Amino acid sequence: MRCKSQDCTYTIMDGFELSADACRNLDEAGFTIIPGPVPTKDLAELSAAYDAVISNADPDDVKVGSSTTRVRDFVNRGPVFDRLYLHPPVLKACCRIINEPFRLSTIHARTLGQGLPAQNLHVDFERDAHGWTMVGFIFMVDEFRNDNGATRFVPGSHLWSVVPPELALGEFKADYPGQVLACGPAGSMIVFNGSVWHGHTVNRAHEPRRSIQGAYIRRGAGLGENLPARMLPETLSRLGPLAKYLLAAEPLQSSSESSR
Ligand SMILES: O=C(O)CCC(=O)C(=O)O
Repeated sequence: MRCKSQDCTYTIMDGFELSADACRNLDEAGFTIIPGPVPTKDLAELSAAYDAVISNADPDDVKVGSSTTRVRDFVNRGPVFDRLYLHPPVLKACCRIINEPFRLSTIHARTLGQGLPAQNLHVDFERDAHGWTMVGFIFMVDEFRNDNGATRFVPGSHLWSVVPPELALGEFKADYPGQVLACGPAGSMIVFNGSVWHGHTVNRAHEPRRSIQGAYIRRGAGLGENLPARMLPETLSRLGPLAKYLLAAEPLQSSSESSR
């Protein structure tokens, strides 16, 4: 099975790989788990940088929920995080699923506290008349296990038109038949269709479960975070043209655009 790279408007991403297995998982199950972009030898550095960011974040950038704490904008938190949203297989998944020009909407840290309950099963965005609208990624700063709140997915649910009323109301903490846990070693990445039913499970472990999560959306859609407005000069100075394009910080002329 081939990825439909020719369907992507932006040929800048040609040559980026997404395995046939990952393509099939995304199409049929709505999610896949792939190796992330951070070599094992660099994971300790990233983990320490994560903790430093969380400890020093401006309270305005922190959102404490009933089970997780989020710290927004991991574009401007240091170069060690840049490769997460630039991981070629994630961009290739966006080409495949969103299938039109896209940009980064959000990228934040999400720490699931120890002993805290499962999240409601939910979709991030529903499919609309034009197709799928969002691709999410979850980078595992810690290993995701069945005891520490690994994200659960209901395989194939992005293809279903019927949504149970509890899910529509945002009250679905119970196990769902056929749900699977997305487990993996630290450094793994979950890539998912924003329309698949998912949510973190209960964290029964004695330590938090840390992650960095992002969302890509259609280029013209409203952003979850105004990342272009938050861009720091030092971030802009280190980013290449693809990153600037994906952040809508600067236009990038793709070969398909320039031929128009
Ligand atoms: O943290 C997780 O495992 C899932 C997060 C999630 O479902 C979401 O942000 O929509």
